[in-house]
Amino acid sequence: MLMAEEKKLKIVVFGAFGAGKTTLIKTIDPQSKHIEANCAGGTTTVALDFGRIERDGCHIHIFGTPGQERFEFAREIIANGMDGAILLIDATCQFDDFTRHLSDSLQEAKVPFIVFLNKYDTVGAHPEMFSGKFGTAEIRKVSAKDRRQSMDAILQFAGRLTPQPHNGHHHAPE
Ligand SMILES: Nc1nc2c(ncn2[C@@H]2O[C@H](COP(=O)(O)OP(=O)(O)OP(=O)(O)O)[C@@H](O)[C@H]2O)c(=O)[nH]1
Ligand SMILES: [Mg+2]
Repeated sequence: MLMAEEKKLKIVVFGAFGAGKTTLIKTIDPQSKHIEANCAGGTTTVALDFGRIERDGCHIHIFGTPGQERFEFAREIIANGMDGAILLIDATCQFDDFTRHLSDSLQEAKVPFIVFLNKYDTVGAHPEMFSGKFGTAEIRKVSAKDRRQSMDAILQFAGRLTPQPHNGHHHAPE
C-alpha cells in the first residue's frame, strides 16, 4: 500500500549578531547541534545550528545562521533550498542596515518569512519600533527562551509553508 509522503520542511533562522538565533534552536530542540566559538561574554555561531521538530508527521529541520556579517558565504550555503525563513530581531536594538539587508534578500528571493521580536519583554525593548519595516511579513513577539511561545510560533508558521518540490537533498543524516 502506498503511504502518503511525509511533509519535510527546511526553515532557516537569520538575524543580527547576538539576536538569539542559537538560543531559539536550543529552546525548541534540546538535542540540537551547534558550532560556536567563544567571544566576549559568551559564544557566537561560526558555522551553523541544527535542530529538528516532528509534529503530526511533519518533519521540520531548522538551521541557524551566523550573525556576523563576514559569514555571508555560510548564510548563502545554509539558505539553499529553504522553504521558509525566520528573521529574528533583538527588540532592544535599533533596526540596523544588516537586518534590512537580510529582510530585503528574503523579499527578493520570494521566500516566505516571519519576523520574531526576541527579548521584547526585557528592559530597554521597543518592539513597536519594528512595525511596518518588513513589508507584508507577519511580525510576532516571541521570546527565544520561552519554549511554548517559540514552538507555537514556529508550528503555526510551518503550517503555512509548502515544501519546495526540488529540495529533496537538504536533509541531514538520520
Ligand atoms: N533576556 C533574553 N536574552 C536572550 C534571549 N535570547 C537570547 N538571549 C541572550 O542573547 C545572547 C546571544 O544569544 P545567541 O542565541 O547566542 O545569539 P545568536 O543570534 O545565535 O548570535 P550569533 O550566533 O553570534 O549571531 C545570549 O547571551 C543569550 O542568552 C531572550 O529571549 N531574552
Ligand atoms: Mg548563534
